[in-house]
Amino acid sequence: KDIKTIGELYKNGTLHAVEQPKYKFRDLYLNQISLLQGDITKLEIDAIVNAAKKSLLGGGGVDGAIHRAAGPELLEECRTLNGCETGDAKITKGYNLPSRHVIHTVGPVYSSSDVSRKADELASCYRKSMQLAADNNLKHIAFPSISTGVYGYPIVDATHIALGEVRKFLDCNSEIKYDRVIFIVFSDKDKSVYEDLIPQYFPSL
Ligand code: AR6
Repeated sequence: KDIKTIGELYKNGTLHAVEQPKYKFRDLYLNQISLLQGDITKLEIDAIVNAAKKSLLGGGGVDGAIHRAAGPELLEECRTLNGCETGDAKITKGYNLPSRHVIHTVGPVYSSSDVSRKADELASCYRKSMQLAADNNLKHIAFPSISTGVYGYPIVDATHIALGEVRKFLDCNSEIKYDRVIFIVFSDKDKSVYEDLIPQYFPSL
C-alpha cells in the first residue's frame, strides 16, 4: 500500500516534522486524511489537538507530553482561558512545540451507564476542534485518540465516533479547504483499530 515516510511528505511540502523516520503515513480519501503512528508533539503542522482536562492546567498522557514539550508559557496562556467544558474546545499558541497552535478539547470520562451522552460529547470534541481550526484558517490538524487513555473510552467505539464525525464535518463544510486531517495513534493496537475502520468512513477512491 501507499505508505510514505514523513520525510517524503516533508519534501513535498505537505507536512513538516522535526524528528523524522519513525513515522509512516497512509494517505486516504483524496489525500485529505492520514493515519500516523508516533508522538503528536513532534509534528510541525498548523495545529495539534490536546486531550485535555476541564481545568486546562495540564495532566498526564498526551496532555502532559504536550505541556512538557511546549514549555511553561503554554500553562500561562491556559490559565487565562477559564477552563473548558466537556465536548468543547479552545485554542492557544504552540510555544516551544513545532506545531503552531494547540487546540485543547475535553473528552468525556467514559461510563457505560450513559453511553449516548458520552458519545455525543466525544463527537462534539472532534466537531468543535475542526470548527476552531477552520475559524483560524488552519489547514493541517492532528487528532490523538481523545478519551481512550485515562478517560477509559473503549477504543473501537471511540474510533467510530472520531472517523464518523470528521467525515460528517468535511461533507457538511465542503467550502472549507483543509489540506490534511491526521489521526495519530500511539499503540499498535490502536493503529490496527483505525486501519480496520478507516475504509468505512474514508474509502480510498
Ligand atoms: N502522542 C500521541 N498520542 C499519545 C501521546 C503522544 N505523545 N501520549 C499519549 N497518547 P490520554 P484521555 C495517546 O490518557 O483519555 C490527562 O491526564 C494515548 O495512548 O492522554 O482523553 C488529561 O489531563 C491514548 O491513546 O487522554 C486528562 O485528565 C490517547 O493519547 C485525561 O488525561 C489519549 O489518552 C484525559 O484522558
